[in-house]
Amino acid sequence: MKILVLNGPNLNMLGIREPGIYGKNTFADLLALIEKTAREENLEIEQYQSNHEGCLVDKIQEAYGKFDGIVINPAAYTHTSVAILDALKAVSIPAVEVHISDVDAREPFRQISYAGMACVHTIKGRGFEGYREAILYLKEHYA
Ligand code: CA2
Repeated sequence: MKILVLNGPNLNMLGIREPGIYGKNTFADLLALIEKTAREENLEIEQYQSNHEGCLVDKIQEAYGKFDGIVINPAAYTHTSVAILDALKAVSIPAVEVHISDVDAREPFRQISYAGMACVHTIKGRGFEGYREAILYLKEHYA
């Protein structure tokens, strides 16, 4: 099974600021955790991070016909991007939305998720572990 893991804007700054919300671990730690999960679960995983909405849309489009599942944390674009929602709908690849923090317990604007409307499942507030759970969810339901 081939899974694409997408991370949106500023997630590359993890561990550098706001440890109270996102934890002390770095983005490199997150990449390593996902690589380890891929090895343990015998999955082919590609990872991509961008601060640019269009680049994320391009990557989702390029996944068409190549990947069996997508794990996506669109970060701030979660709450604004109809373009990412449309791209996920267009490719129709099962996608799981992940948020490190519990967005429901934060500002009201974080409680709207456009991307989530095209996702088969959402995991929030589980820290980095949420990515592992999302990968396992895809494996269990779509491998
Ligand atoms: O909880 C999540 O995973 C979020 O997707 C993270 C986004 C936020 O806009 C969403 O509402 C929830 C923000 C990612 C920014 O990451 C930072 C990392 C270090 C320092 C500051 C921000």
